[in-house]
Order: sequence, then C-alpha cells, then structure tokens
Amino acid sequence: MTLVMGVVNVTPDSFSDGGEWFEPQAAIEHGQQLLDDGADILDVGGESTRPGAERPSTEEELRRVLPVVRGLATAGARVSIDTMRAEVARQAIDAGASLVNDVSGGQADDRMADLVAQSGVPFVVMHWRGHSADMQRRAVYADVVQDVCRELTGRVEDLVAAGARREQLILDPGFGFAKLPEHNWALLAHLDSLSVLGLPVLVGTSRKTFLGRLGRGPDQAPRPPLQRDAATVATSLLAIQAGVWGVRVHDVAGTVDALRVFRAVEEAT
Ligand code: PMM
Repeated sequence: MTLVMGVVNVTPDSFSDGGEWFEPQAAIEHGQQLLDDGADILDVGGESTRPGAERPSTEEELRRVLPVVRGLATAGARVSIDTMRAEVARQAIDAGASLVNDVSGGQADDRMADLVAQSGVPFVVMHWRGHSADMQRRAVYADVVQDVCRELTGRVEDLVAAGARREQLILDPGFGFAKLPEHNWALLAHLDSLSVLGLPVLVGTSRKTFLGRLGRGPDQAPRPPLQRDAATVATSLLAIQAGVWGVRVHDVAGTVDALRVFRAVEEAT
C-alpha cells in the first residue's frame, strides 16, 4: 500500500509553507501533527527548491535540520532527510534519519554516491537537470516521459557503478523541476512507464504551480499554494491508483482520506 510522506520544511522561503515551521520546536510539533494525521514518513528539509531560490550554506542547512531530525526520530518517527549535500545526509543519518531524499539524485554533490553506498539507507533519486535558480530554462524535452525515464536510468546506473545497491533506490520524476505544466501532466498520465524500470516510485505534486494553474487562463495568476490541497489530493489519488510506493505531501490528513477511499473501493471490488 502506498506510503504517505509528510513534508516538514525547516526553511524561511519554501514556496508553500516557507517560514511557518522555521523554529526547531515548531517544526517538530508540525511533524508530530503529521504523524497524528497518518504520515508514514516525515521528510525534513532545510533548503528551499522553489524556482529561483538561493542556497543556504552547509552549516546553515545543518543548523536547521539536525534538531528536527533528532527530535522526530527520537519520538519514534521514520525520518527522511531532504538534502542535496552528502555531509548533511551523513549527519542526519547519525541523528536518526533512515532515508535520504535527494532532489538532484546525487548530481549536486559528487560525494553523495559514496554516502549512499556506505550508509546502505534507501535513497530517492529524483529527476533533476540543475539547481532551482535557472532550472526552468532546462524544461526542454523531445518526449518528456521517455526522456525522464532515460535520464533516471542513467542515474541508477551511475549510482550502482559507484557502489550503491539497486534495492536501495527509489525513483521520482521530479514534478515541477525543469518541467512546464504539460510535462507534469504527461508524467502523471504515464507513471506506469516509470514503474516498468522495476524500482519503487515516489510522487511529489503537492501544492505545485501546475496545480495552481487549473482553471486559470495564461494571463491569470496561479492560485496561491495553500489553495492547492484539493488538487493535490486528486493527483495523489491518481498516483496511488498507479501503484506508486509513496506520495510526498503537505496535507497528510486529506491524502490519508484519499487512501482510505481507494482501499474501500478495492475491498468492494
Ligand atoms: N519537491 C520538493 C522538495 N523535495 N523531493 C522529492 N523526492 N520529490 C519532490 O517532488 C520534491 C522533493 C519541493 O516542494 P516543497 O518546497 O513544498 O518541499
């Protein structure tokens, strides 16, 4: 059954919840709320990846995430660390994280492959074409589904060549990362093409801009992120139906309800 990964952003500037849980105690309480709502995994991140975002230093990223990872892991949560830096991943694992979620799939830090190989923890390999500052310039595809599958396959091969085990790897098409709305819709429509690569798939559409554009003309501003949860529940349900391993969401309660609907229908068929 699909796992629900709840987002715990410890950032001043994430696009949907920046600043809300920036103090460690507030972030820990938010994580605990997501667990109460039914999250299976908490994804703690200290770097905003919204388009155009500036990167924090390694020290600042560590300062943000470590107390939160430690606090939530100590309370018994399964914690994932959302980072592109091997040093942050290493210290987060020492603090209790048991999964590494790297939106660059190991490309942003050439020490990440070694960390994956040595730690043995599950590693999310997301489709990524470059840092957020200018990633939307790279949203050029011949066939987005084939191109994403091919590029992810290349990453898997590189990671395995560097000593990672295939069984550690989870694939993510990277919704919103170097993708235009039509690319995101095509990927959502063809999650089965990603599944045939034979590895678990994680889907993160939560509150992303392409959902804010639904029902809006090209000259209208997108709906604000906090008004995108209903659309996120719909996309997550489609991903659940496609049999993905996990969905990464801000609104855990709504997603868990959607999962319950899916289960009830399955049991009734
Ligand atoms: N999206 C964001 C951050 N981390 N990780 C994975 N694996 N997949 C995603 O789609 C993803 C991610 C950006 O969203 P946020 O700023 O709301 O966390």
